[in-house]
Amino acid sequence: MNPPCARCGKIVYPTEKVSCLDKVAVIIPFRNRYEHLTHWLHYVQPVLMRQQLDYGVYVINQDGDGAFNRAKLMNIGFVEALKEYDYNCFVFSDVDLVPIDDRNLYRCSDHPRHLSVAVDKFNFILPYATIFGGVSALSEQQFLKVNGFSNTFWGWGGEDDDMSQRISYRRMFISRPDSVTGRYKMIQHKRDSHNDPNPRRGQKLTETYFNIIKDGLSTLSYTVREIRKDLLYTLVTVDVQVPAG
Ligand code: UD2
Ligand code: MN
Repeated sequence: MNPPCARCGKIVYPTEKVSCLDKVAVIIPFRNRYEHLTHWLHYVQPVLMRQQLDYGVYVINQDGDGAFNRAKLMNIGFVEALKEYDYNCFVFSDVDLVPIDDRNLYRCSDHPRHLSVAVDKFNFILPYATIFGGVSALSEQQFLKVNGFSNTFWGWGGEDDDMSQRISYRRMFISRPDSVTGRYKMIQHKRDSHNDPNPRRGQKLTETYFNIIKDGLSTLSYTVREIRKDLLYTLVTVDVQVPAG
């Protein structure tokens, strides 16, 4: 008899190897960064192919020019991807991050995984121990356990640290590749318009513990404006219901 698969524990026969694969949805929060998207597709898709993943790419495009909400877009990506296929692993990636090492697998692990460990913009050093921004991977169960991301971080910053806290409050750890495997290049960019630093982010991070169950997947509300299928990815344009004022 064949030994069980190291990742899923199933006895895998050579002819049905595919049943052991993670089914990976790569979710990209997006607005008006088409040049970066072209780069991302050019450089990252071949890596995913070499990693022999069963994957799909979902670019979640925020409609309008209200305050950007990266985390809510990623929640929407999770829900929309699951409508299409039986994905069990979700990789959330900024559109401007390109992995340098093929061994940095876009897969899930026993604990939520932070993949962008060593970014050139941060001199290839992990800026702080609990960082979870950039590129991260959560299994369906892990994502449900934390009720997804918060929907209420408007503008730049905080949403990644909020997820990091959700993970620790739900007694999970952050797993990471080593700092060589986890190298990334961030395409150079300025801060986008309508994505100013969120002045409330510090305060909000003191409230994560109480907000996990009342702000996340369970309270997600949005409208899909358009779904466009490209050969290489699906572009989902959504109204994220930016609050007035
Ligand atoms: C850092 C984090 C990022 C996120 C952000 C704060 C790393 C490596 N990156 O990135 O994950 O936590 O801080 O929110 O730690 N985007 C658009 N259009 C916009 C604005 C943003 O497409 O108008 C998307 C795009 O995928 C972009 C991502 O949101 O890569 C993050 O925005 P950023 O690149 O401006 O933020 P940055 O580089 O400071
Ligand atoms: Mn960036």
